[in-house]
Amino acid sequence: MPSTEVIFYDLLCSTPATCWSPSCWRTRLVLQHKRIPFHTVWVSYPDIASTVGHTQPGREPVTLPVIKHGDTAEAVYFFENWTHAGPTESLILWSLPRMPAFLDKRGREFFVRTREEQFGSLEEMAEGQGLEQAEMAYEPIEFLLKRYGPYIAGDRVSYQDFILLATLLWYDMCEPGCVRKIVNFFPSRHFAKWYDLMLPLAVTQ
Ligand SMILES: N[C@@H](CCC(=O)N[C@@H](CS)C(=O)NCC(=O)O)C(=O)O
Repeated sequence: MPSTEVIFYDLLCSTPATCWSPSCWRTRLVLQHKRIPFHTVWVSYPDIASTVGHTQPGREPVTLPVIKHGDTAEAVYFFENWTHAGPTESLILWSLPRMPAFLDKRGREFFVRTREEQFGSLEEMAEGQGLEQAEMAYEPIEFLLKRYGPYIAGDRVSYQDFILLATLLWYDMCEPGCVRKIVNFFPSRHFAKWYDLMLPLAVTQ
């Protein structure tokens, strides 16, 4: 009899049972919001390929999240072409150099080696990158929330809210408390109120 359990492969960090990856968070938030029961398998960066196989055939890197439902390899699918919300990548150069601090040991070694091969020194990448960049990047979000709020698409939470929250949760792993500072950039407080509404959903079930 085939297994009906949903398995969610998520990225490990140094704190047990803690989701940090923006890609994993947005998928996890959807599963949890839809009340789909699942079991999490935590995977360190260097073990992704040996655990789940290649998630983006013909393209590097091998990535998580992956969801497995049932027993067969064909039942492994992944969230590849979902639309991404606007300006959420604005702090990427600020974030990447901060990630080694919270990754598990093997994940950290893998991350630093592969990212430095690709981009050069992470330390240099961090130079000149400050949180204040987020103010301009998130102005459209404050505007949208003012116009349509309390959620991005109006009265009901939607995938766009999950994408944005997932990215902010990642930033907060990079520098605890930084998201509160970001939302407080906007005195009209629509983003801050949205964050207060969304934060309770950030539970790693
Ligand atoms: N297409 C995937 C991409 C997911 C993705 O980029 N995951 C990152 C973690 S945030 C990953 O697993 N990276 C592995 C690596 O860079 O080696 C999605 O949007 O869900």
